Amino acid sequence: MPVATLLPFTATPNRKSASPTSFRLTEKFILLLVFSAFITLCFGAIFFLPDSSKLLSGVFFHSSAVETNTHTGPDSSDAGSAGNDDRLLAKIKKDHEKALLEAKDTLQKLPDVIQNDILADKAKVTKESMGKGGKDGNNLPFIEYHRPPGATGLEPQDPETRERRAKIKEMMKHAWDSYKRYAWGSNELRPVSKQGHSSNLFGSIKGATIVDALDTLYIMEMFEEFDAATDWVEKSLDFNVNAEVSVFEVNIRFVGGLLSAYYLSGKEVFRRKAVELGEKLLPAFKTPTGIPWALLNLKSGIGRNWPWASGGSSILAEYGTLHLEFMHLSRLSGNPEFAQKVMNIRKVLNRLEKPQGLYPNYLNPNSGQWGQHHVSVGGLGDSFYEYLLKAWLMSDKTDEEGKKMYYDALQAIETNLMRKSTNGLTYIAEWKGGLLEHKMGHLTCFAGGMIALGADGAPGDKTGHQMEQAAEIARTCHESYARTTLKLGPEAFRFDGGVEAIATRQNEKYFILRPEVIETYMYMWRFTHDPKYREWGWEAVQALEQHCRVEGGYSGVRDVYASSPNYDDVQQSFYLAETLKYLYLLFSEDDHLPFEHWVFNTEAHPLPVIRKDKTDRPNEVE
Ligand code: DMJ
Repeated sequence: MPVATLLPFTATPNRKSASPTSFRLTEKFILLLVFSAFITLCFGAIFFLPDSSKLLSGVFFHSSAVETNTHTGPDSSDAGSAGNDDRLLAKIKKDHEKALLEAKDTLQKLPDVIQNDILADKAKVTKESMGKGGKDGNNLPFIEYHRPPGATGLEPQDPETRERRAKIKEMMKHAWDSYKRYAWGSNELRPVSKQGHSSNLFGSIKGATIVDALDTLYIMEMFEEFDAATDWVEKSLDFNVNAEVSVFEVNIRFVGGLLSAYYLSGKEVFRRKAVELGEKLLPAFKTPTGIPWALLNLKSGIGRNWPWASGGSSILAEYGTLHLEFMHLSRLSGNPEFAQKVMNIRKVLNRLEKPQGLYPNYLNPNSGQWGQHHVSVGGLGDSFYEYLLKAWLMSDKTDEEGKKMYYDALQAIETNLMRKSTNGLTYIAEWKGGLLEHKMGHLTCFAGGMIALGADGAPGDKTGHQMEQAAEIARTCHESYARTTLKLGPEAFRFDGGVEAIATRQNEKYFILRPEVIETYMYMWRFTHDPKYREWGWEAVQALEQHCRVEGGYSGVRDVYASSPNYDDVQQSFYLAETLKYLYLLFSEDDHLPFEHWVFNTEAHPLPVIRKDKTDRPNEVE
C-alpha cells in the first residue's frame, strides 16, 4: 500500500483533478470541524509541552554559572538578587586581589623556580585528570603500540658465526633452565649449592633474574621461556614490600627490564608494572636539592644514603643513571614528573664548579655540594657518563645539554685520567683529590664501547681520535683477560709496581660474570667489523664454559690467576641480562637491535629512540 493513501488531506493526483463543488454541505461542515479541532490542539501544545530548548541545552551544551546568571537577568524581580550581586562583586574583588598578590610573588621568584612551579602544576593537573577516568582501567593513557625494528634478528650468513651464536643461545638456556629449576622466584641462583640467592640490593622484591632476563629471552626467540617469565611477572611480581631497596639497582634492572620487555613484546603488563615501580621510586627525590637518596623504603617512602659514602653523599653513578628509564616512564605514563626529576639532577650539576672539569663521585643531597673529590669512570662514576651520551642519542639527538655535558666530561677524562703504560697500553686511571691511582676496574672497560658509540658525534673532528681511544681501551681490557690463568678478567688491574693490566691485590682478583669487556667487543665489532673482536668474544665464551659453567648454571670465580676455579656460587642476574646478550649480539647481524633505533640502558636493556617528530607515539620509531 502506497504511503500517500494513508495520510489525511494528502492531495493525490485524483483529488487534484476533482472539483471543489463535488463536496456536499455536510461534508464541508465535518471538514471544518476537524480542521478547527486540529488548530486548537496545536495551540494547546505550544503552552503545555515542556520547554524543548531547555532539554536540548542539557544534552548538547553545558550551562555555566555565567549562563545561569544571564538567564536570571539583572532585572530579575527576585527579592534576593540585590544581596547576591553584592556578594558576587565582593568575591570578584577578592579573587582579583588574590591574583595580584600571586603575580607579585611570582615576579619575585627566580626563573628556575617559576619554571619548576609551572611544571609541578602541570604534573598535578595531569595526575588529577588521570584519576578522573581519562585513562584506561590502569590509569595509563592509551598508547598505540608499534614494535620498533630489529627486535629479533635473522640467522647470520656465515656458518661459523651461526654456530657460535647458537652456542650462546644454548648457554642462555642452561643459565635460565638452572635458575628455573633451582631458584624460581628468587632474585638469583646459587649454581653450586643449587638454591636461591637473595641480594639485599632489591629489598624483598623478588625475581630479579626473571625481569633482567626477559628481553634476552625475547631477542633469542626463546618464546616459551619468555611466556613463563611473563606469567610470573603478571602473577607474582610484587612491589608492595616494606623493605629498603637500592634505587639505582632497582631502576636499571627492574624498571629497565620491564620497559624493554614492553617495547619488544607490546604486552601491557610490562608497561603497567614499570610505571607502578617508577612511582614507588619517586619519594627518593624528596631531598632539599632533588638529588635522590641511594636507598629507599618502598613502603614508608623514607630514603637515606649509604653510610660509607662520604658524609652521607649520593653517588654519581647512582643518581646519574636514572635518566633513560625515567624519560621513558614519562612517555608511557603521561606523567611528566619522572622527566622533571631527572632534568633537575642536571640542573644541580650544572650549577656546580667542577674540579678540572671532572665530576666527583660524591654529592651531598642536602647541601648540594660535592663530597670527597674522587673521580672514576669505573665503579661509582661509570654509567653517569654513559647516560649523558645515551640521553642525547635516545632523544633522537635533540638533547643538546646531554651531548655537551658528555663531550666536555670526556675531554676532562682524557686530559686528567687517560694514560698510556710504558708498554703502550691505554688505561683510564682513578683520581683522588688530584692524585692518580693507576688502576682500572673491570667496570671501567665499558668505556671502550661508550667512546666508540659517541665517536661519530664528537665535536671538532675528533671522530677518528675517539675511535682509536676506544680500540686501545678494548685492547687493554682484552690484555687484562689474556694475562690471567683462567682467561677471565680480574675485578681491577694495575699499572704500577712493574705490572701492566694485572691485579696485584687478592681482593681484586675475582670475576663475577661481568659484561663490560664483552660489551666493548660488541660495540667495536659493530663499528669496525674487525674480526678480532669476535675472536676475543669467542675466547671469553670458551673460558666461561671451561671455568664458570657448572651443572647448576654459571658461577663467578674468586681468583682468575688460580690454576683451577674456586666458585663464588652466584649466578648474577646481569649475566643473563648483559653478558649473554652482548655475546649473542656480537655474533648477530647488525640489524638485530640496530643502534639507530635502540639505545641500551646500563643493564643492556634496549630502549627505543624517541623520535622527535612522533611525540604522540612514544614507542614508534619509524
Ligand atoms: C651492571 O649491573 C650494570 O652494568 C651496572 O652499570 C654496573 N655493573 C653491573 C655489571 O657489572
